[in-house]
Amino acid sequence: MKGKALSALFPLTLRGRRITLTLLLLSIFTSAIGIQPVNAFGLEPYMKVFEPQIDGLSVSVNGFVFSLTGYSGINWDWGDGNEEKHFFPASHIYSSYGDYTITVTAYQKVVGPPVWIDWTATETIHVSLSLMVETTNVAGERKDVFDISETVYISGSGYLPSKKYDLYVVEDTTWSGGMGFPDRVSGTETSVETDVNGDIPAGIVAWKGPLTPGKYDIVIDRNNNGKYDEGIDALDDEDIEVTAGFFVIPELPLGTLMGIVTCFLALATFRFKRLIKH
Ligand SMILES: [Ca+2]
Ligand SMILES: [Ca+2]
Ligand SMILES: [Ca+2]
Repeated sequence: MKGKALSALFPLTLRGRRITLTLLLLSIFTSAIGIQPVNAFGLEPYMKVFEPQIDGLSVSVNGFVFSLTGYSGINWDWGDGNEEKHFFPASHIYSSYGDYTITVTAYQKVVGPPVWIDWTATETIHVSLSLMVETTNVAGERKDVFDISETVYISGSGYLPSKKYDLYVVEDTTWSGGMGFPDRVSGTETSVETDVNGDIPAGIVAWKGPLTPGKYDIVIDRNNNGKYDEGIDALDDEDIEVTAGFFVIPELPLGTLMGIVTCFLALATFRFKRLIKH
C-alpha cells in the first residue's frame, strides 16, 4: 500500500519533494472531506486498460492506474461467471470460445480517520474468442469446393500475432484428441504465419493448383506438438459431405468432352441419313 502510494507519486517527485508532500496532503484532505480525491491540478484517479492479448482461450490484459494516493487493488469480472482480484497484468483462461465482456475495476478503500479515501474507476472491454481455419478463395470468402485447376486459400483468427504455425492439409479423416497427424497431401504448404493481429489474412495459400480430386481436412497445430489437440488446434472439418473440410472435384477432361460431342454428332448424322433414305 505504501509502496503503491509512493510509486504513484513518483512522477511528481521530479518537481520537488515539497510539491509532492503538498499534493499528497491536499489529496488526503480532499479525500477526507469529499471522498473523491482531487489534487491541485484537478487530476482524479483514473485507469487505462490496454488492448487485450488473446491466444486461443487465454486472455491477458495489462494497463495502469493513476492515483496520487495509490490504489488498493483491481477487481476482474471476466464475464464468464469468474471474478478475482489481481493487479496488472492479469490473465484468464476461458473454457469455451465466444464473446465476453470483461469489467475491470480499480479501487481504493481506506475508510476511517485520519484518512478517508474511497473511489473506484471502471472500464469494460469486449473480447471475441475464436480459433478457426477455413478454406477460402483468394479474396478470403469461404469456399469448400474447388476445381483441380484452382488454388486452395485459407483464412483464420484467434492466434498469436506474427507467429509461424505448422499446417497440415491431409486426406479427410475422423479426428480425435491426441492422435498423430496423417501424412500431408503432397504439394501442400507445411506452415502458415499470422499477421500482427493474430489473423491468417486473405490470400494465404494452403495448396497451389493443380489439385488432386478428393476430400480433405486442414489442421493448424496451434501448440506445434505434432499431435491433434481438440480445443487447441484449429480444424477445418465437416463442411463437405459431413466429414471433410473441402472437396476437389475432377474436371471432365477435354478429350472426354470432345468424345461425347463426336458421338452425339455421329448419332444425329446417322438419324438424319435414315430420314433422307425414307
Ligand atoms: Ca497440437
Ligand atoms: Ca474430416
Ligand atoms: Ca472448409
